[in-house]
Order: sequence, then structure tokens, then C-alpha cells
Amino acid sequence: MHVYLQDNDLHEALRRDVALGLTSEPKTLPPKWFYDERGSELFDEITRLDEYYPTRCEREILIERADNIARVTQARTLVELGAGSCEKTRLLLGALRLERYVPVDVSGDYLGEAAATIAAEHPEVAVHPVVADYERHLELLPRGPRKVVAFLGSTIGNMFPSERHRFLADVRKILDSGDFLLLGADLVKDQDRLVRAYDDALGVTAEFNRNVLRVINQRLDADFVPEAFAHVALWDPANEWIEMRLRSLAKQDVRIDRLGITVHFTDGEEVRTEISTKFRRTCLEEGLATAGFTLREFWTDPRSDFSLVLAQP
Ligand code: AVJ
Repeated sequence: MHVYLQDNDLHEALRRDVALGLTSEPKTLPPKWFYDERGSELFDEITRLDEYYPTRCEREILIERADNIARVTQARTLVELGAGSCEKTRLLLGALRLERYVPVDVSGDYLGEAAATIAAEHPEVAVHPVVADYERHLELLPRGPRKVVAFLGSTIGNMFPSERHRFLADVRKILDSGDFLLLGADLVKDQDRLVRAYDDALGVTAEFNRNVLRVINQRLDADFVPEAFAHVALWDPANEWIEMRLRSLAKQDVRIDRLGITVHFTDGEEVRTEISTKFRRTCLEEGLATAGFTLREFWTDPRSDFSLVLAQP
């Protein structure tokens, strides 16, 4: 396993993000810190909720189009950014005739194990897991011809437009002619369905949202009371994104020992914890073109809830 990112780098990044985010006006926390062990379990639970359609839709498209992807790309190497449990890739590995699979994730905790499982299932494929941050280490990833870089699950929706454009341009730089980008992107739809997907009846997403406070408690010795914050999910029609927030249910002070700071919250004050952008085909096509890509395929599920895009340099 190649490790470009140490636990200590992550710790420093968390310190920076929390120090900056909680002293800003309005307060913010980046969504990448949801995913400790508990957070990853909660996200897993989210993907099985009735209201949360994206994972099911994307899986359906991947199954339906796997042979298509194999034919168009003739892929030899698959680089998967944010691979996590490598679950989605399993759907592709049967169809693609790969020489090499490179799952990339910021956390090596599950990556090694997931990669070993894939390697055992596909002895013909060389599996090279890489612990790296795809917003920083793209140029360190293995090159080689006939490569597909996959970025699935609509994680691209968590980036602000400027971050997204930079990210796509960076991916473009590591692709050569004959390579492809395979992108999962959630689509704009009825507002009520969108909000329900991020504010489910069982309250799993609410727990997932509050989990970032538990992560800060554990790693930075803070004394957040997660129950003292309400989960908020709202649709921003101008930006066409869902915004998740944590709303302080009272006036309160929170001590963050390892940063040596105390953060004050007014009653009702909100912390933005995530944006989840929903896309339209035209916007995706334009964004890809700006980054130097041509859209080659645009597949959706039958309801057009979610899209799987194949783009080339
Ligand atoms: C996997 C990051 C794309 O934005 O829909 C699920 C995360 N947040 N419910 C998303 C998430 C709230 C998810 N991503």
C-alpha cells in the first residue's frame, strides 16, 4: 500500500479546518470530517434508507452500463478516487478486463482490507491501494495508458464550484488521450424528494450530521453536546444545492482543548457542515468542457434521478 498521507497530516488538517471554520462568520465545517468509523457506518445506513435514492440509482446505472463502459474505454487501469469500501467497483470489475486497479482513499483503515478482498476475487488484476488526498496528490498516482479515473457517488457535489473546477482541471492534467473520467453526479429534481433524502424520517442523517461534533470531541478534546444541536437540511434554489447545517438549540460555549479556544454559539446560530450540489446535464457538460473534457456518454436511471458520465480529454 502506498501511503502519501499520514495520520498526523490528517490530524493537522482537522485542526486547521476546525480552527478556521469555527472562528469564521458564518461558522462552517468541511464534510470530510464526518467519516470516522461511526460516521462511515452511519453513511452506510443512509445509503439503505428509502429516502436516499442516489446510491441505489448509481448502482443500477453501473450494472446496466458496465459492458458499455468496458467497450468504450477498453480500460486497462482503473483509478478510483474516494474508493472507501470499493463496493461500487465490484460492479465494474466483472465487465472491465483490467490489468490494474488503484483504489485511492484518505483513510487506510478499510482500504487495505477492501483491496485484499478485491485482489482475492480477481487474481488477474494487480490491486495497488493508495492512501492519498485526491485534492492534493493526484500527480502522485500511477499513470499508464488506457486509464479510467472514477469519481463516484456524487462526492463532486460536496465541492464548491471553484473547488470543483480546480479538481476537474487537476484530473484532466493526469489524463492522456485514450483515458477517461467516469463521474457519478446527482441530478436536480423535485425539492421535497431532495430535502427528504437529507432529512430522513428515522433521523439517521441527523445523527450523521451530529457525528462531526463527536469527531471533534474525540480528536481535539472538545466538549460539544451533540444533542444541543438540531439537524437542518435545506434546498438552496439559487445554487441548486442541499445545505446541511447544525443549529445551536441554546446560547452555549464549547471548549476545544487541543486548539486552546472556546467557541461561542448564540441561540439558533448555525454551522454549515455540507453542501450537496445537484446537477443538470448542461451544467456538467459546460464544467467538463471548461476543464478540457468532452462529454462522451451521459447515462441516467429510468427516472433521471442520477447520472453517470463518461468524459474524455
Ligand atoms: C456521498 C458525499 C455524496 O452528499 O449525498 C449523505 C453524503 N450527506 N447524506 C451526499 C451525504 C448526507 C453524500 N455524498
